[in-house]
Amino acid sequence: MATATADPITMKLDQLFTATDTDGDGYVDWSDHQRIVDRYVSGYKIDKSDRRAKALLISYQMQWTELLRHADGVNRLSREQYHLATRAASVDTSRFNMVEGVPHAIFDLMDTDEDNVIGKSEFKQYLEVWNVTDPSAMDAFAALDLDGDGVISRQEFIRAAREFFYSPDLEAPGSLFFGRLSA
Ligand SMILES: [Ca+2]
Ligand SMILES: [Ca+2]
Ligand SMILES: [Ca+2]
Repeated sequence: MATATADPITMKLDQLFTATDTDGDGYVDWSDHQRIVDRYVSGYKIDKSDRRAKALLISYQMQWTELLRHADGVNRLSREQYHLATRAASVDTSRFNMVEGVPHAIFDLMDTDEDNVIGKSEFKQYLEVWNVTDPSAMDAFAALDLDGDGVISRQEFIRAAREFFYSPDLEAPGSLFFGRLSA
C-alpha cells in the first residue's frame, strides 16, 4: 500500500500488520493470532496445556480484546483500522499493557533453559521457529544486547518492545524486530 507519510511508527505498524495478517487476506482477525500462537506451540514443541503456551494464548487474547475495544464494533481490522486501534491500545494500558504483555510471554517461550536471559542459541532457535534464514537476522541479537554482556535480558527485550511501539528512531534496537526500515 502506498503511504503518503514516512512516519516511522506508521512504517513499523505496517510491518506488524503484514506479520500479523498470517493468511494475507488484508485483514487482521483472531484466526491470524491463533495461527501465530499455534506456530509458537509447534515450533517450540510444547503442549497446548503448557504454562507458557497458555500465557501466550491469554496475552494475545487480551491484546486482541483491547484492539477491538478501540475499533468500534468490528471483528476484524483492515490495515488502516489496525493502525488506529494499535496506536490507541498501545497508549491506553488501563486494561492490558499490550506493549509489554505479549513480549513477556514470548520471552518466556524463547528462554527455553529458564535462566531469565536469551542466549545466542535461544535466539537462533527463535529464528528457526519463524523460518528466518537471513544471516543478518543475527545482527538483531547484538543490537538487542544493549549492555553487550552476550545475552538479552528481560529488561533489554521489553525495552526493545516499547521502542517498537513508541520510538520514532528506526535505528533503535526495538525498531529492528521485523527487519531494518529506512525513512
Ligand atoms: Ca488475515
Ligand atoms: Ca535462557
Ligand atoms: Ca545484555
